[in-house]
Amino acid sequence: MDKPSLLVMGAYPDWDMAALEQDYRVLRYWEAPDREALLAAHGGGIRAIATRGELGASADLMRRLPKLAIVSCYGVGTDAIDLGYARAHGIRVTNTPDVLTADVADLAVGLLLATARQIPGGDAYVRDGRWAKGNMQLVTRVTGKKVGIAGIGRIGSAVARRLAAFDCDVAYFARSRREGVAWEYVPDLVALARRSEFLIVTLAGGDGTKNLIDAHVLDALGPDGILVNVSRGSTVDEPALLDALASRRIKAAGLDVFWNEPNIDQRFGSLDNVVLQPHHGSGTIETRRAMGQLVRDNLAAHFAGAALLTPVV
Ligand code: 8YV
Repeated sequence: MDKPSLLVMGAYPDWDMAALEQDYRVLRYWEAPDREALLAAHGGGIRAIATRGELGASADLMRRLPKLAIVSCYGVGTDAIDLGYARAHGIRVTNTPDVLTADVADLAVGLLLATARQIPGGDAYVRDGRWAKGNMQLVTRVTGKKVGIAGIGRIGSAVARRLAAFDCDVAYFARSRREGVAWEYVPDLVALARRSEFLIVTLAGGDGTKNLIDAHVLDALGPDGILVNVSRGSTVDEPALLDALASRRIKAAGLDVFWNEPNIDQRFGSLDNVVLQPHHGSGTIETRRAMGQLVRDNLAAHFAGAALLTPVV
């Protein structure tokens, strides 16, 4: 029997590409010199899309694929996939929750430590030979601080659990109170920021959370406050953040996500109070292997007529 045609939106590690090639006729969207020509020639036969969180699948694309039945996303966030279109057209959507939670939470804590303790700055201080001329400036403690977490899903909860080991006093913002957890619920983001010395953003992306972290929230966090974002760039009003960082209305930020990735606003690079990462929360070999496997397992389940492992739609 012919292998089903699979449109792959962006590169995966070689081990995933090799495994996909075994079971599917793989069409490499990101490598196509002429994407229109690729869709014109093969769109009619494509039955599945494999995409990544940041690449998603638009309604415009899905409309071109009349036989499309499943979109398997390498990532937990499906905000770049038009779920409304998928739902309305009977297209199933899957994601990769759980397998990446620990690594994203680890990076959130890492970014908090890196910004508060100025670890990259200390590294440069040693390399540049400044240490021999005098001691580095003093930095900010993490242990025992008041931390606000915006979004208390799997990743936010994992961050809160990690910060318990730092004796931090954790409170959270979410649309509704989460039952069965000990952390304080603060239903207002400005109030949470005012209460917090550090604010960690783990909200899902999408229209409902767009620009939630705005100038009011940043001003409430205040000049000694540190922001960490491992969610989506869209959750933060980025011009307001750049302004608050440049004018020191907040102390620092540790950022894994941005608007317009990977071509981020150049102003971030000239700030000395940010620690930047290339959207790498889930970027460990271990987690990416598990994510790739889950993408394939969902596709395989679909084509075998079995229940999807991690359905979103
Ligand atoms: C990935 C992500 O960086 O899970 C998500 O929503 O954004 C990430 O884990 C991305 O999907 C991998 O390309």
